[in-house]
Amino acid sequence: MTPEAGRRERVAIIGLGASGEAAARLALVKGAKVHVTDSKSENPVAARGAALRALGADVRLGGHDSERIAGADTVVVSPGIPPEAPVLAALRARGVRWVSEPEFASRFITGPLTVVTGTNGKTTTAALCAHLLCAGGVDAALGGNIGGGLGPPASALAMMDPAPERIVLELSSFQLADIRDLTPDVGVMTNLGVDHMDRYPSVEAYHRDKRRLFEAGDESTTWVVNADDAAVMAMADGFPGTLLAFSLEGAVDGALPVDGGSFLARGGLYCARAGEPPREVARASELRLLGRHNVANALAAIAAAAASGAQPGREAAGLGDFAPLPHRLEPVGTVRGVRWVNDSKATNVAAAASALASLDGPIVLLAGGTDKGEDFRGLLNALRGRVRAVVAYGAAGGRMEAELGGGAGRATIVTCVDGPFAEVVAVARGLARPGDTLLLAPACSSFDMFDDYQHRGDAFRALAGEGAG
Ligand code: UMA
Repeated sequence: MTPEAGRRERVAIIGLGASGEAAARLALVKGAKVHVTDSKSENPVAARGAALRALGADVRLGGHDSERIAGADTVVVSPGIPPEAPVLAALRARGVRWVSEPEFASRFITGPLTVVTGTNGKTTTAALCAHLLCAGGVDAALGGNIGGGLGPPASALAMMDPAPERIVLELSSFQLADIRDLTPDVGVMTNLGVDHMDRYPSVEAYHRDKRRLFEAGDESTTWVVNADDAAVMAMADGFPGTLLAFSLEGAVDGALPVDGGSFLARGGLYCARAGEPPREVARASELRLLGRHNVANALAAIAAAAASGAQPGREAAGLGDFAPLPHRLEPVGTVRGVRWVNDSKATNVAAAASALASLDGPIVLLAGGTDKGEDFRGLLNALRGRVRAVVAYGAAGGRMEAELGGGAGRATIVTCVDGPFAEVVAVARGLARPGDTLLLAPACSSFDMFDDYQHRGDAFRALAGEGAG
């Protein structure tokens, strides 16, 4: 619905988390009549509601009034609200359409957007891309799904004054599902695996939302795609725009068969732009991030930064001063000869397997949490010959022990600890020997014991600190 001439636009925002609050502030600044609603009424939602009320918003907490929402010109839905939530079912029944918060924000963003998505690695890729852009002379701002204090929601970026030259936006499938006019200047797909099976009925449905990225582009979009991931290449096929590929496997002097060029790792990190000889961008040792998958993320970030206007030749310096991000293969201490690594962001099987494959053994793995319905046997290949022990815990712990116990091999202890997190970590610590890595890579979300993955990672980091003391 568009408002009649002269009337203030009515914007309804469902969900008062970080993204709902930012969208409400943006709508208010743009002069809209704003209705904000959340099913909860306690803090922090209550505090956000009070702040928005003071700015002139109409705030309804503790439930949703779908008739009220349906009367708005624009309805913005927070990404954490599942499609089958009663409020969305009621709006669907009334024929009301809604948009995601980044879509709403994009209406007020005039500069070009670099959009990063994928099942894993999107945060590191987006953050490193923004960092390389700044190192390469572009005034870039980072935000979107990234959260965790690393960047604000898209709506907050849309309010920056002066506006940045370029915005690097990490988007989740939940956010991509409800974009309409948002158009990426550069779009990055890091990889495609399985995730969020607690929300989607199938992997295909999840990938359908990821595909929205390619559907949103046009002739002028540059796509940065993972040539080692057949699902990504198949998804990108046939869309307008220019393809840049990155690969850990491709040969440097036989650049990949894409029109724009390739970014490859062979000892060093190489760029082979169409019609130019391959150029060594940086040495792999210049990267401070752990793990092979982070080399892939670095290639994706270098390609995205290049496509987004970073000056060539400054990448090595940018890579050298980019520190590991919190909760992503983050070394948090060495306690009695055991290295503690926090990969709390590994909330699915693919991410945990990737963490395992990235580190030299022996490893004691802490895994478990809220069960998202994935098959944990997907960890077995990465476990074998590398993992001394798996300590499973939390709501998914029993199923994980059962699924890994049989296949992990005799050399690997698989045990389930039913107790508070400190007790689980103490058991894992007791199983580790000097020279081992104690790895938190849960393959599950955290909500059975923690507020979110950051809370879980912080608890692990604090226990490392206590152990070191
Ligand atoms: N709610 C309702 N009605 C309902 C259901 C929920 O009002 O029927 C309310 C809840 O009470 C809550 C709000 O909706 O107050 C939930 O909002 P939200 O879960 O969308 O949380 P935000 O704080 O807005 O954070 C969201 C992203 N969260 C999710 O997608 C779950 C953040 O991504 C993101 O940083 C932020 O927007 C800004 O863009 C986090 C995340 O975990 C980091 N993302 C997932 C991931 O990366 O795997 C997708």
